[in-house]
Formats: sequence, C-alpha cells, structure tokens
Amino acid sequence: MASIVILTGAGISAESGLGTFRDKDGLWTKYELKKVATPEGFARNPRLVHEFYNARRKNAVEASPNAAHEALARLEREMPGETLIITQNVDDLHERAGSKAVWHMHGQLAGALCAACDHRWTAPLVMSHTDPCPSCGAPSTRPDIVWFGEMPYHMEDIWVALSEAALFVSIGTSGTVYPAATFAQDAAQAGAETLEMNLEPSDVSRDFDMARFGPASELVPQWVDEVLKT
Ligand code: BV8
Repeated sequence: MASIVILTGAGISAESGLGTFRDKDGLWTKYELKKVATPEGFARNPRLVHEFYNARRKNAVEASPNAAHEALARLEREMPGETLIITQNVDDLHERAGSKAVWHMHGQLAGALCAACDHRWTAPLVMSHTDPCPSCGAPSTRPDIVWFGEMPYHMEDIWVALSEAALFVSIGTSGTVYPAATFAQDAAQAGAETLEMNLEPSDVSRDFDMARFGPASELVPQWVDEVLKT
C-alpha cells in the first residue's frame, strides 16, 4: 500500500482555470448546491443539473493540468507504488498530467450512470436525462458524480490506505465536506505524519503537523523536489 497518500480538492485545479466552490466567485455562488448536487435536485429538475455538469465538462476538456498536477505525476513515476492520490475533484487533470494511482471519491465528469440499472459508460460531452441507457434503454441518465447525501466511492479502500500511510498530504481543499474533512485526523490517529498545502488555512488546519500556504503550482513542485532529494 502507498506510503504517501495525497488528498486533493478544487484548489489544485484553480490555476488551470476550473472554478473552486467556496471562493468568492466560486461555483456555489452561482448555483444552489441543493438544486444541482443532490439526488432530490436531479429528481426535481434534471435539465438544470445536466446544464450545470455539461458546462463543467466543457470547461474541464478545455483546461490543462498545471505544475502541481505535473509534479504529483513525476513523484509517482520516481516512486512507483509509493504514492496514491485520493481526489474530490471530478475533472481528469491528474490523469492528463500522467498520474495513474488516482481514486475519484466524488465521481468523474467523464462518466455517465443509469439511475435505473446502475450501468456505467463514458459520458458524451453533452448529456441529457433522456439519453437512453446503452444497457437497459431507460431514459434516466445522470452524471457519474457523488452528490450530497450519497456514499462516496472507494470508501473501504480509502480507510485502509489512510490506516497504512506514513505521510498524509492535503492539497487545495477547504476541509468543509465530509467524510474527506476527517481524513487528516484518521491518518494521524493511525500514526501518519500530516502536511497541508493550501492558499490559506482551511477549516481543518488544526489537524495537521505541518502546513505551507501559497499557490499549489509553486508549493507542490517545491515539496516534490524535497521528497525526491531525501
Ligand atoms: C456522505 C461532487 C454518508 C459534486 C461533491 C458530518 C458533518 C456535517 C455534514 C456531513 C457530515 N457527514 C456527511 C455530511 C453531509 C455532507 C457534507 O459534508 N456536507 C457539508 C456541506 C457540511 N457530505 C455528504 O453528503 C457526503 N456523503 O456523507 O455519505 C457517509 C458518511 C460517512 C462515511 C461515508 C458516507 C458526500 C459529499 C460529496 C458531495 N459531492 N462533489 C460536484 O463536484 O459537483 S463535494 C464537492 O465540494 C467537491 O468534490 C469537494 O469535496 C467539495 C468542495 O471542497 P473543495 O474541493 O475543498 O473546494 P473549496 O472551494 O471548498 O475549497 C478550495 C480550497 O482551495 C480553499 O481552501 C482555497 O483556499 C484553496 N485554493 C484556492 N486556490 C488555490 C488553493 N489552494 C492552493 N492553490 C490555489 N491556487
């Protein structure tokens, strides 16, 4: 299991032009969370939900990985099998930077899910709830995204990874959404060292042994250089 477990949030993709959620002009200032990121919202107005995720899917396709994504991919290449990225992000910038060991605990824009039979397939750029499921034909297509009130993906494996990590690193997350917000505590309780890298202190900065504040595109390459030198 990986000795270095890395949790990433919207902040690592901010410098790639993908809006964060809670920053002053963040996504949640433009859209109501409960209307676009809950199963109830989807049941009430699936058109609005697809409009929201179609726009984010287009933005993500037009964006490029930044120096922080690339540095984490280099760390994985230089320390094969030793690093794992657990991301809350639904974009694919980690993979496009070359990272392989990436778990999307909140799903991916690149995935489509049938709300009737649970079949999964690759999302078209523009998705609609009337798109027929390729497996059961039901017109109940949703983005393969974990909404509020739904169980995040990979949780069993994530708990094991946190319990076996030597170092837990958090990059670009505000620590306001659970269960991700407890990961630093969970890893520390299992004996890991903990490091936060963020533009500013987060809601869970107290849970970390070490912290560095600044833009991820500067902090992460510096940190990776240090790790690879030691
Ligand atoms: C669940 C997909 C049961 C959709 C997302 C306990 C207490 C209170 C509430 C709860 C609780 N347990 C559960 C809840 C309810 C809820 C929750 O947490 N609510 C919050 C609002 C209080 N959680 C759930 O419903 C979860 N499900 O709990 O199931 C369960 C319980 C236990 C164990 C298992 C299961 C499901 C939550 C997932 C929802 N889906 N995303 C989509 O993306 O549209 S969450 C979504 O919001 C993101 O994925 C991410 O997780 C979160 C946003 O947070 P961040 O990524 O951190 O982004 P944010 O904008 O907030 O912060 C950016 C940070 O970056 C800032 O700190 C900023 O300073 C920094 N930054 C900015 N620029 C830079 C930078 N840093 C560095 N460089 C820069 N350039």
